[in-house]
Amino acid sequence: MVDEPLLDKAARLIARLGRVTALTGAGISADSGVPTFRGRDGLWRRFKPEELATPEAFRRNPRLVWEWYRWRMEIIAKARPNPGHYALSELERLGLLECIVTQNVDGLHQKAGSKRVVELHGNIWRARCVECGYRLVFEKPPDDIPPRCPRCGGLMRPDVVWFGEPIPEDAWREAVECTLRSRVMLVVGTSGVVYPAALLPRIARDNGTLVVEVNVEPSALTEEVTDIFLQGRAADVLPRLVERVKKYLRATTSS
Ligand code: BJW
Ligand code: ZN
Repeated sequence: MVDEPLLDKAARLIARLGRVTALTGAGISADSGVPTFRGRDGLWRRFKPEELATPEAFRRNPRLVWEWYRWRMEIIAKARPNPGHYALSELERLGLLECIVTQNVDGLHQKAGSKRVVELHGNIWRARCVECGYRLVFEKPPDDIPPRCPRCGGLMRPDVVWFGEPIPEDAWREAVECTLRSRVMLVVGTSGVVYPAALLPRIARDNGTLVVEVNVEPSALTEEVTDIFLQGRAADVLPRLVERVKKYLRATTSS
């Protein structure tokens, strides 16, 4: 159960300061049935993400890596945004959100109506040819894996960011600019162990930005970076937080 006085404090500050950037991770989609990477439900068969989400793993065994992605695509295809995703899109409608910077590849923020979404690690529905760079978008999980390039016959890979690969330059620039414009960073459902995404809350804090975190348990960021830790499920805490923000907004406009 989230600590009520803390929820209230966070809401009051968000209503007063405005300009929120949300940094989201797998935990926000956990309530939509999408498995996280780490922790209890976080493993696929016996593999860790560090063993599958790498260019080396793909070179060694493209089929195995594609099996993992197809399994996830099947889950994501059935998943619907949850109240946590909708609460963030509501924050945007209220004019309080600079952008959502997400590490997720599932597209659920956009499905919930969020417009300003920066995808740091790509999107699971896109693939690109390792030979000629041709890109395509899947509408459903591919039947034949590994998929082949319709243009040159080369091997296609998921158009996502693996360990050892750089974040797309535009996405990183936008994420940093958004962070620097913000007065609050809302960190939701991320273990905070993967860089450079985990740098953003530090950049925020060093810039004097309030860091509010929502997670079911403390993350690698909580002790060092977070100002207000709201313990609980994103699908539960975020809607309550946004309702409370609205209450404070009404109070300031009517006084
Ligand atoms: C809930 C919940 C509920 C559960 N409600 N909460 C600095 C220091 C150390 C290492 C490095 C460093 N800089 C770079 C590195 C290396 C590496 C790295 O970070 N390694 C660490 C693991 C040690 N980083 C990279 O390699 C990055 N690239 C790079 O640095 O390039 C440099 C370069 C420059 C120029 C040229 C060449 C290279 C790239 C990292 C890419 C990460 N990719 C993945 C896969 C993406 C595609 C895919 O989805 O398959 O991204 S790995 C995986 O981890 C995925 C995620 O986006 C990412 C983060 O995971 P996330 O979202 O935090 O999920 P979990 O599962 O870890 O946590 C879930 C959380 O939710 C938990 O806290 C739960 O408690 C919580 N939760 N239910 C609220 N209901
Ligand atoms: Zn090709």
